[in-house]
Amino acid sequence: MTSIPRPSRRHLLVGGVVGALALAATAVLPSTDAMAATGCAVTYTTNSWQGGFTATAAIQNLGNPVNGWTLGFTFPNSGQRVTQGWSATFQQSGSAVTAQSLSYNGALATGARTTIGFNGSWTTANPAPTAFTLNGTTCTGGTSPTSAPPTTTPPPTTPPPTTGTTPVAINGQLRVCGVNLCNQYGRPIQLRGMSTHGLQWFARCYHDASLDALADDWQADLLRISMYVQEQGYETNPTGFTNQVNTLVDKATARGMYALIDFHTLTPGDPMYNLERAKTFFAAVSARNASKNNVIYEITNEPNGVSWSTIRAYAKQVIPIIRANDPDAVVIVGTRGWSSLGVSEGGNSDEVANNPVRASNIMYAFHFYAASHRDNYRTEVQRAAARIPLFVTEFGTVTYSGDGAVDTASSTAWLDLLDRLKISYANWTYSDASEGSAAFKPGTCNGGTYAGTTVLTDSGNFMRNRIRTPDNFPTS
Ligand code: IDC
Repeated sequence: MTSIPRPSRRHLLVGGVVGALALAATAVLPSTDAMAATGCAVTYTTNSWQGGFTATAAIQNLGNPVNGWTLGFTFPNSGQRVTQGWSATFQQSGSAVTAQSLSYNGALATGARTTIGFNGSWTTANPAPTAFTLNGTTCTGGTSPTSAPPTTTPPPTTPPPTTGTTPVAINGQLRVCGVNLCNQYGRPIQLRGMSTHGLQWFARCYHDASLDALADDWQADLLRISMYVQEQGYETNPTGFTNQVNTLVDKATARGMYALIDFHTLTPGDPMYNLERAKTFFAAVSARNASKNNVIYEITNEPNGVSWSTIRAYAKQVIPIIRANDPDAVVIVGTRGWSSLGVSEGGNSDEVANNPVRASNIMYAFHFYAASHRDNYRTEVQRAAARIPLFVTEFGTVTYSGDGAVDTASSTAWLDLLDRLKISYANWTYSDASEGSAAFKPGTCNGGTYAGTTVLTDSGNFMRNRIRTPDNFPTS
């Protein structure tokens, strides 16, 4: 890789704004002579659909330790292209692709593994590349390694054993059983947590200190990662937002919380408007997070002005893309009328119950704002909960504007109902937005304190008190 290809043929695909900047700042470059004893193994996994695919490459260094690496491979077919990569900086020239390590995954000890991935497009066929190189050495599974390499290709990384006291450690991989969300013991559980505000506006609120407070002080089970698609969201920078979501998934994972990835469509209300973006986004995040047991996918936030059959048609196209990578993940489908089960547009949950999405491990979103949505909505939720699996992926203690005073009576009635029915929920928002629904007082995210009550609004206080009570998850 000494010659610089002509810019017009070179496609620079960065693994993310953060990763690319970190790479430039620390100038981690592949060391050319670090693999005196050489060897590497690559497991390439791909899922393909008409014109598109997602792929991961699990790399194992079987040579001497390296501090920075470049993986090289060539697509067999001239129409194959990398369109968006993660966990490496991808470049393509003709059919030749390189993926360069980022600052956080460049160091690979002998035997160490790392996984990278990308979305791609293809025209006539999509065969897998057959030869890979790592820092110029062909990956044959090991030539003269310094320590005994495995003779077979390593299996994909599996989640750590589920022991410990965090929500994920106790409950493990979730699945839908009947109308409930069930844990690894097949017992119904309720997850209680918070939703981020729009990542495009409030990224400064989501970092180690604030998420420590959510996990430890609030004792939350769940972080909903709300990635707007419009309003300066995903559509303006798909790679950057994909990486931001993945970073937050990792932070939730590190704290034993479930991560709910919200593809936050809102305006326009027709999810089909964002169908191609949804396919690209969910192919990337499901491939990247496939080996985790704590990721839940919410494929459209609040459909509005569209029929249930349109939402269903959207789900039918997006769910298989997730399932190709992560077959057992729970997927949540938004419902008509801003995820009101149709009620806010004059309908009811019968349209869903009579015509459900034909896939396993599916739940349906219900949203409410306690000061706007009261008894008739609660009645409908109670009726629907007997027939279809519900997940309150978003609700507010205030009016549907997101602002105003906490309606304590209605919020309490709602949460008592959800507790009784074991319906999981995420509250809007874990942010310091200047609006009544925000949990933190304005300016909180400029400081370093998130735990305790002095930083909280009325809504934050109300929610922290509800979420902090013991979960009592069943363990057998
Ligand atoms: C609101 C935010 C507000 C923002 C607005 C526009 O609180 O700061 O300006 O979105 O994007 C929803 C939506 C959610 C709304 C929330 C409150 O899912 O995006 O957030 N709400 O209006 N549905 C019902 C209410």
